[in-house]
Amino acid sequence: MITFPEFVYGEACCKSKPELAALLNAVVLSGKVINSEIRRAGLADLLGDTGDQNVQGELQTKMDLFANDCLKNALLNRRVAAGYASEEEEHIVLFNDGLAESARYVVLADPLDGSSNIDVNVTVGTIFSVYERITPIDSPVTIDDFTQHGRAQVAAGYIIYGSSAMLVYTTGKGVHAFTYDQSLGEFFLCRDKLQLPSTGTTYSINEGNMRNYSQGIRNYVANCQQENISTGKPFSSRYIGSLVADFHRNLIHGGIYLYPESRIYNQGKLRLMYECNPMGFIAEQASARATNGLLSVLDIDPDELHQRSPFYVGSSELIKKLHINLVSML
Ligand code: AHM
Ligand code: MG
Repeated sequence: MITFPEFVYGEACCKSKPELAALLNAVVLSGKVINSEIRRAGLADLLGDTGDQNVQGELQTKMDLFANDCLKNALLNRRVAAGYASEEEEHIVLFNDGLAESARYVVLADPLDGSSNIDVNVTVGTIFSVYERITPIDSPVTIDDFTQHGRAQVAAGYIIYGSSAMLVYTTGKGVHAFTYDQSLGEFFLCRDKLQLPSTGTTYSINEGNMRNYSQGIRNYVANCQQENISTGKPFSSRYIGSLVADFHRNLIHGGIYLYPESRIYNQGKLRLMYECNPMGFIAEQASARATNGLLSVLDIDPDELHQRSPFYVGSSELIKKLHINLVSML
């Protein structure tokens, strides 16, 4: 049984970068606290909205704020990151207490993805992305440290709070998965070098918005609903409304997740820096693909911190077919 700290300190890239291993341990510690709080949220009056909105005009839940503070403080108090950005913060947070400024990394996060589902006990998760700063160490971080393209990520992952809690992460040398043993308070390695199957029979999209999507997307979904030559059946539709949960299922079984641009969200809904890039890094490390319909999300040059992007992620063969549908409509 290999624990997460044992594994991460032993990983070749973290051996030469102990600060990265320490940072990932801080993220995982906050994941344990968030997991524990989610399990008792209904008893501790932690469900429901705060009545406030985040910078994108979305209602913040109490657990959104709890998860955001938890992750931010875990990083700041250990001086493992020089700054932090999140879906729940309007601006970048500078950890300029004199000590944290000497840290090498910055962290971007969606502290509680899928939180609009939390009141009905649906699986949610914490998504994180780590970059090495481009400004000099021992100076305050700037927005440029946070708006690097996705290929510059040095680590990314998510902690999924489902029927069990799991950690899935990459530092660019494959994707590793750990299951949380609640009684021991530790994540144990359960899958090493995970590979997303090259094809699958599941598609995930909010079909209620179908009439607001482009013709290419509508054609692709209609194809999924036709009899599949290899199985003799149509694809299954599975949409949890929680990216981490839909992505995780596809990581294990294969499939495709789609959040297109639409008449409601003309740039898509998902955030490039907090959702698309970290999931894109994991997907590519697992031999899958993650695109905006044209190019890998990792190759998009970000214009701003809270930028949104259309997002298609999953089995490489399914993404290829999707692109053929999208291109044929240009
Ligand atoms: P969130 O980060 O505020 O939870 O928003 C992102 C979520 C994704 O997890 C999910 O796939 C999507 O929004 C669901 O959106 P919709 O309800 O429009 O289908
Ligand atoms: Mg989210």
